[in-house]
Amino acid sequence: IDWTPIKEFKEILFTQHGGIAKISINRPEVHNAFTPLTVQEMIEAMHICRDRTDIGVVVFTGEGGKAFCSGGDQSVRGHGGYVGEDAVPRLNVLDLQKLIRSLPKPVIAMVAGWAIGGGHVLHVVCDLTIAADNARFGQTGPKVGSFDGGFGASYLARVVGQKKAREIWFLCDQYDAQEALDMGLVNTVVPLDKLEETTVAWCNKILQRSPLALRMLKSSLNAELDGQAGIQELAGNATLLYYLSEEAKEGRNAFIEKRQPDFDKYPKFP
Ligand code: 2NE
Repeated sequence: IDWTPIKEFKEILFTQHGGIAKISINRPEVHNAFTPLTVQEMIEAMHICRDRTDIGVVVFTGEGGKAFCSGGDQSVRGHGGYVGEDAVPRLNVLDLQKLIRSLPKPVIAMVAGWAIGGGHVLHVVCDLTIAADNARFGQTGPKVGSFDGGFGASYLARVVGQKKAREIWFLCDQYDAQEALDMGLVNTVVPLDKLEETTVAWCNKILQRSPLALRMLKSSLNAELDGQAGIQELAGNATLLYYLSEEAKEGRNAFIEKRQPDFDKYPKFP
C-alpha cells in the first residue's frame, strides 16, 4: 500500500492513501511511548485531518510492528506531567483524546504489539480497533504511579463493562488479542501480515458510506456519554444540516437584504 507523506514531523509519520490519513508514532525503540512533542505533532495532524475535506477516515498506529503505543515516555515524566524541550510538564495526551473523540470522521486504531498504559487508552478512545494477532493490551497505571480516570476509565467501562474495567485497572494484567476480542475491546483480530490490508479495506468500505450520516452517528453515539460537550457536538451537526436548508438561507438572505424573512412557505413537519 502506497502512503504519500502529508507533512514531515520529528516523532510521527503522517501520510495519506486516497481518503485515508495515517498517523503513526515513530519511536519504535521505546515501543512508541509518547513525549509531549509526539502528542503535539499528533494534535497538529488531527487538525489537518479535520480541515481536509478529502480525508474521510483516520488510522492511528505505531511504527515497527511490535507496539502500537506504550503510553507516556517514563524517561521524560517529571514533576506534574511529561516534560518537553520547554521544560513545562504536560498531560497533553488528554487533549489528543478529546480530538479523537470529537473528530467528525471515524478514527481507527490499527494495533500491532503493545497497546499499554496511555497507549491503551488511545486505542480505547478510537472509534474502532483492528488488532493483529500479536497485539497485547493492558493498563499499568497503578504499577508505575499513574492513572487515567477520564475516558481511560469511564469509557473503557462502557466498552467492556464495569467489572472487567476494574479488573484491567486494579490488576494491571496483560490480555492477548483473542481475549481482547472476547471482551469486546477490539472489533476484529487478523494475522499481523494482513493488518494494514484489512484496515485499509475497512477504511475503504467506510469511505463508500455517507459522510454526513457517519458524522451524525459518531456524535450521536458520543452524546449519550459526553454530557454537554457531547450535546454541543451533536447540536453543532444539527446546525450544519440546518444551514444547508433553504429555510435557514431565507433567514440569512432576509437579513442581508434588509427585509422581513418569509418562513411561511416552509413546511411544519409532523
Ligand atoms: C510495554 C512493555 C510491557 C513491553 O515489555 P518488553 O519487555 O517487551 O520491552 P521493554 O524491554 O520493557 O521495552 C523496550 C524498550 O522500550 C522502553 C523500555 O525502557 C526499553 O528500553 P531499553 O531498556 O531497551 O533502553 N520503553 C517501553 N515503554 C516505555 C515507556 N512507556 N516509556 C519509556 N520507555 C519505554 C513494557 O515496556 C512496559 O511495561 N512499558 C511501560 C508501560 C507504561 O507503564 N507506560 C506508562 C503508563 S502511564 C501513561 O501512559 C499515562 C497515564 O497513565 C495518564 C496520562 C498520561 C499517560
